[in-house]
Amino acid sequence: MSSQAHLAELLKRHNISFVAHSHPQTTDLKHWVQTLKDNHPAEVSNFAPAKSLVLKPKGGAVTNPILVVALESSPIPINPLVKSLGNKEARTAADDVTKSTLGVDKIDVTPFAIANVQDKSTVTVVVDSDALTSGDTYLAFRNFSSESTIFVKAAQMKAFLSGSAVSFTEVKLAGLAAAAPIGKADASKGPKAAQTPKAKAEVAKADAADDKKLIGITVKKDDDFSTWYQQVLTRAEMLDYYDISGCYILRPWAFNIWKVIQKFFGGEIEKLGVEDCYFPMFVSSRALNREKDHIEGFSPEVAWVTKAGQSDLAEPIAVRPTSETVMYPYYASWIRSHRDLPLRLNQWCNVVRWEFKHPQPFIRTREFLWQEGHTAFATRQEADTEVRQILDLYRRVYEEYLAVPVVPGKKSEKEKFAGGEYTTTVEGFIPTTGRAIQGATSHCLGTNFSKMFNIMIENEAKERIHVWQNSWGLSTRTLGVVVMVHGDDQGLVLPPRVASVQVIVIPTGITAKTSDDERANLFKKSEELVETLQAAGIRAKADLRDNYTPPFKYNHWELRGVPVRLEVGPKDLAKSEACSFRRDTRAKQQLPLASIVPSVQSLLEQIQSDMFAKAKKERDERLIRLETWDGFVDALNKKCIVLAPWCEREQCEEDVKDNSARSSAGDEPQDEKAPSMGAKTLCIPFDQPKDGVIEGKTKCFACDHKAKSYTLWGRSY
Ligand code: 87F
Repeated sequence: MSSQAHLAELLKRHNISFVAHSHPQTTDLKHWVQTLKDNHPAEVSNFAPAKSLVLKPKGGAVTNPILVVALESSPIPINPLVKSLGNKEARTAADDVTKSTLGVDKIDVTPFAIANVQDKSTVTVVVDSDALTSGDTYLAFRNFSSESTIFVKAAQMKAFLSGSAVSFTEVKLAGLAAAAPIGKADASKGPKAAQTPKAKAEVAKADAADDKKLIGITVKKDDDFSTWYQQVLTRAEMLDYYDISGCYILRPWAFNIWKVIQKFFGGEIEKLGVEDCYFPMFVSSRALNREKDHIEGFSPEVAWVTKAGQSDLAEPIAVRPTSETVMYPYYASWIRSHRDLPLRLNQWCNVVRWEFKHPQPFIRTREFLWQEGHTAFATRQEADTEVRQILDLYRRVYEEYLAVPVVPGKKSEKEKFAGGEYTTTVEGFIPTTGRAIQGATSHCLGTNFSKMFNIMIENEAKERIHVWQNSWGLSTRTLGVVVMVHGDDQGLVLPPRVASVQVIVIPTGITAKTSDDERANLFKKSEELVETLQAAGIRAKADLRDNYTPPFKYNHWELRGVPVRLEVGPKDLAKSEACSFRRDTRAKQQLPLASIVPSVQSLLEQIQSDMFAKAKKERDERLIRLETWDGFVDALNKKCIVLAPWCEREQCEEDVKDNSARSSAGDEPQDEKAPSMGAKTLCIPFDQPKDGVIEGKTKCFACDHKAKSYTLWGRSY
């Protein structure tokens, strides 16, 4: 049950009669209540709006999340309530707890979400007894939208709860709140709880926070990064959660960014002579296991199809985790002579890796989109050249489009793709968590795969040789990186080059005194402005919705990260100007309409380069150079990455990892999901320090061996 259609189906299945009602969009709980008062279906004159809240109790009898269903007018005195259940205290559950328990977003929680709970013993339900006193009263619940409400009679609600095998308790919430000391009746919203000015002020504050919750980001990026990240993604409508863990829905706002990347990268590899193609997503176990070395470490992540309907397949079929073993048998049959080379193919597709580590949208997902390039050459030299050309395109995707600085380099032997000869990478950095992130990889496979798959040619000297191969990939992880690096407490901040809306035009300054003609003129001028900008190739759009105020629209587009807002009011028009607002710096500036196109173009370019410069400055400030072990763990704990001379020995890398794992209980990870991990090598940067390793002289920072290169280290995703 995760949509209006599902809910209607569920109620029908349970023989519960209901009235689903559409109304103008509501911005918050209070607005919703008022809207229903003014605009409710004729048949439900006697109704009470209801609210639902999920609590996570701490210490005591109940360990499950608690779903509280109450009249909107009732207080929810959290601590007195959980105490009455035998617990010490509780707090409102984080978005991800709500989602994983009830299968819906916090905002969409209603008692009907219980239908999503497989094991009913995992939730405790508390219902405000005031909501159930009159069976004939309709209770109003949010219907998966701020524009729709679903009405169900209290008696039927009770029957649904009783029949759903969930443990549910009726509690008189107003009574509990009245008994609690004033000011401690937290989350109280009822009139009874707010009897002193101070209590009233607290209630008002809680209300305001609740209101904001529905439309904005409620946590600060620095305070609770993982909740912040989830809120930004879902509230900016980039992504939605799905009922299979590790799988997510990419909504248009995110997919549009992916399309910009596809266009740039696709265009560049086409110039290099790479062609697009598509191979099947299924792999036979025979093909998958042809290259034992490479698949060995990865095999636990391979997903298998074993059934069609109820019957077992004769042989299980794997879903591609990457396509080397899918494609190379065909390369063997297509490549006969040096004249068939180079063979350079790319595909844009999905892959599945059934990971068991904690999933994170875009960053670590069980299914993701990527491009994978697979090429074959007659010589090592051609393969080497291409590895670096592709890596530089990846660098450009990050730096020139996503405004994210990366370090290009070579992976250590331990971190490289085991099936290949060497791996190159672009490494990004997330300042808020201090963790590095692998942005994309370009591998030289050498002749390892061509030996396994018998991909041979007769070269010009008439010798039979194995071909040289590369493979390279860039995934939708890019989208997570751009959000994590640039987003702020107001939400998404998009670099102009990837924003699907670069400029949002919003008419403003309309008051009760504004005449219809003036208003129409303002809207017309806004539309004309958009046309002018669009004609110059700027992705502009006007927000002419008449049921929202300008501030509501400002928040709406700020949350979604639109780089520039142009406010057009009667006073601006009188001066032939518009007021521009930059999302990244929040700076405002009046712009003459006569030169609006070049002004906006240069503003967008400025934002793009300023965003890169800011991200680079933050990264550089956290990239510490060290010569010895002293200060290494301290730097990691201060959320830095470290460049240090290294011997390049695998044993040394393992020792560094062990010795830098978070040990003391005091250094709590910023991101609660971050493991207490040790540092890994990120890459050996191609750009080595000018005063770099002196052969035979410089010592490894971590052991007694001689250093071979300056290597970048860090905790990573
Ligand atoms: C998971 C399961 C099975 C990564 C896996 O990086 C196999 C694999 O081969 C696997 N996870 N890899 C390495 C992928 C190498 C390479 N493939 C083409 C890329 C880029 C695109």
